Formats: sequence, C-alpha cells, structure tokens
Amino acid sequence: MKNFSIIILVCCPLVFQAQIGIPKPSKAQLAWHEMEFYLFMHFGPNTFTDLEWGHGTEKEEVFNPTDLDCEQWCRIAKAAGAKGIIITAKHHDGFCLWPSKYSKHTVRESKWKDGKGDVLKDLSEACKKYGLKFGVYISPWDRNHPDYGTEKYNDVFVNMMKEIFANYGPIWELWWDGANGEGPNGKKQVYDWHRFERTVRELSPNTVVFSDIGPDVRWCGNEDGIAGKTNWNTLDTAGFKRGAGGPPQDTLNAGNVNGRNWIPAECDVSIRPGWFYHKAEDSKVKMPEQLFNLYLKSVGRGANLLLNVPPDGRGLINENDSAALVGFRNLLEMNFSKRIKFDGVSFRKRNGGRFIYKECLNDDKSKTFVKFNHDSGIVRLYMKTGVLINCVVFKENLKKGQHISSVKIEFAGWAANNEYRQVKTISTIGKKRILTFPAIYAKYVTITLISQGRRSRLSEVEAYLIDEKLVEK
Ligand code: FUL
Repeated sequence: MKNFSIIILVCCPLVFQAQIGIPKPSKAQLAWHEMEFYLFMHFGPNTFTDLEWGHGTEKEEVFNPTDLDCEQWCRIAKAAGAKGIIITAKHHDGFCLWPSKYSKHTVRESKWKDGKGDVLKDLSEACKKYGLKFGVYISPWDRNHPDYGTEKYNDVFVNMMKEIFANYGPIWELWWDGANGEGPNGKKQVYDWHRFERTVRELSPNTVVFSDIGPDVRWCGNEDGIAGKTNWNTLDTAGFKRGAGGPPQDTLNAGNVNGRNWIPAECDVSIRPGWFYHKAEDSKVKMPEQLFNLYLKSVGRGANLLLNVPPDGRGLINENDSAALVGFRNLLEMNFSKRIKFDGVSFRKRNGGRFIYKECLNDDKSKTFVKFNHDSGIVRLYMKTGVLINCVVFKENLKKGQHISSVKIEFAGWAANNEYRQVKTISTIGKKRILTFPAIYAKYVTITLISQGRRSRLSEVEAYLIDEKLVEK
C-alpha cells in the first residue's frame, strides 16, 4: 500500500502535466472551425487604379463607387453558402474604408457620398441583417500614414482597432497581414505586436486573430488555397516572428505534430488571379469545378477556406463571380446531400473487446463520437448490398485536441466471383477530411485509426458517390 501511494505521488504530476499540456481550441476557435467557408473582399483605391499594391499617394477622390451595395455582397455570400465576410478595411496603401479620426486618407476625404459614406458601417449592418459573421483585414503596413516608421504609428494602429471594435463590432475575425515594407518616409515600422494583441484581447475577447503565426489562426503557407494533406491544428511559434521571420511555408502548411499552440490553418485564395478587381480579369474567374477542387483541398483537409471575391468599381460583385459562386454551391449540394448510409457501423479498440454497433459515427452529429485512449481504433462498415463509392469523409471532434495521426481504409470482399482488396491511407483528420478516389465497390470496409496515444475522438464517417469529374487528381 505504501509503495502504491508513492507511485501515485510520483506519477500524478506527470500525468497531470501531460493532460494540461495538450493544446486544445478555445471556445472562439472551436466556433471558428465551424465556419469552414467564408468570403474575403479586397476593396479600396486599387479597385479604381487597377493596382494590387497602391503606393499610398493616390488621391482620395479615386475612391468613388457608383452603386455600392453591401447587401448585394451579402446576398451573394449567402447564395454561395459562405458564412461570413472579411473586408480590407485598410490595405497597404493606408486608405481607410471608414472615416477614422487617426488618418487623413479615408472615405471622408473622398468624393463618394460627399465624404459621408462609411463602408464598414454599411457592411457590418448588412452582415447582421443577413446572418453573416463580419471580419476585418487591417494592414499594419501603411504606405501613406505620416507616422509610419515611428513609435507614434503603434498608437495609430491601436486607436484604429479601437475604433473598429467600438463602432462596427462584434468583429468575428481580425486579419493582420504579414507584409512590412517602407512607409512614406522610407522607414519600416517596428510593430508592437504584444500591445496589438493585448488591445484585441481586452476590447474584443471573442475575436479570433489571424496572422502568419496566429495567435488564433495561422496562414496555410500559400496563397493558392491549399492546406497540407497532413494538417495539424497545432504550431510551434517560439523563435518566430510575423511576416518574413515566420516559420517555413511547408511548416505553416502542415502545422507541427505535438506543437505547443492551437493555431489552425486558414486558406486564403482569390477567385481571380489578383486580389483586387481588374476588368481585364473578368474572363479569368475560377470555374465552379475549380472552386469545388479548392474546397476539397482546404475544408477537405481540415482547414477553413477564405475565398476572395473582390467588388468592382460599381461597388458590386461582378456577374461572372456571382455565377461561379452559385455554381460552386450547387456542386456542393448535388454531391454532398446524398450520403450513402451503411447497414452496419461498428467500432472496437484495437487491443480488446468486441465490435459494438455505433450509430454515433453515422448520425450527422459532431458532438457524438467514439473515443480511444492510448491505442488505435477500428471501424467496420458493412453494406448488405455492395455500392460504389468514391468519397469518404471523416470528422474528428476537436474539443480535447487533435490526435488522429493516420488512417488506413481497406475495401475487401467478393465481387463478380473475384476477391478484391484495396487500401487507401491518409494521415491527419482534424475538423473534416475528405478523401476522393476512383470509384470502389464497397461492401465490407475496415478503417484502422492510429492516434498520437491520447484521447482521440472520431465523430463521423460518411461515404458518397460524387461526380467522377470532381474526384481529386
Ligand atoms: C498579402 C497582401 O500583400 C496582398 O495584397 C493580399 O492582401 C493578401 C491577402 O495578403 O500579404
């Protein structure tokens, strides 16, 4: 007994430490994972000057949308199935889409609505009306502000964020761009990131903050909208900075297994070649099939998809873009609305017990799941009559962290008097993992899941027969 108590005393702190050391999503991050797909809107002087990076010297009068209608943006976002909109409140040229007290380069100085317009007001109100989350991109790099490159600019940036939280909130996501070039006086800014972070946490604790390295959401390492096939929601940030001092792009793409911080990946990509609207790109809008493919490579790899759809000089989303978005939504509906139900779904831990029927893997609910601790789990799917499938979707319940590190899917049985066996493997699951492949006959499917030796929670296994043209090549 004495020895036993000693063992408990010695081991308990270790176990305790191991448990508290596992990174888990905050409440705001868990809600963020549910967002999956939302729109980015690059809008500002560049829309009118045909530039991607404004110089900061553009006259305010260039900003003059003729028919700005943020409700049109929201209607299209809704029709596309997007759950929110993030707008470039201030891009690198420094022009503010709201009448900030801390700048003289804003909508107030423009001729639009005689200087009385406010894009952030219009869009935040429209988002509320249409039930969309509202997010703000605010570039720390500012090629216009006279204080840029001096300590005073850090006050300016903090004050601008304060204005945004106070006047247009709730702000669901705040986007800090990593670009850091010279300002009008030729100097680069030393950003006070700690102070910026403190400001957000104090004034708007539920806002999730994006930057290359978080704190809440990370860049996926490319602007093509593609997450890693292995995609951990965890990242080690110690020793790294935002922007040029960030981790290598492939690390951002895959995350770090056993990384210390929960900082999931967001995939930003534009529906057109550029981020801002350019008439010459009207014929280069991505097709619905391309958007579907991007969805598989972002949301289907456990990340979120931030798709840029830039309003044009009228202040409207162009017809070509809205047609592509609606086409994309239709593809999602057509291909993912008919889930193939299995006649049997059972589960057992690898090292013991019987297979037990588990409706929870088949019930469309992310809150119900099978658990396996420190070992692997096996799922068996059974169909009385075999069916063709070319898509399997896995979902991990992330409340206690992300733990599943590899999945083997074996299709085996007899068809047309021939024995067959095909094996597919993937690594991480995360919020959602969509695997597509040339169609396979499925009657008995055995799925072996390996965890990181911690508390894994698999919540769903779904099967589909999607249009074969949409299968990932
Ligand atoms: C980059 C910027 O430089 C681009 O203009 C764009 O805003 C993109 C989303 O982020 O860092």
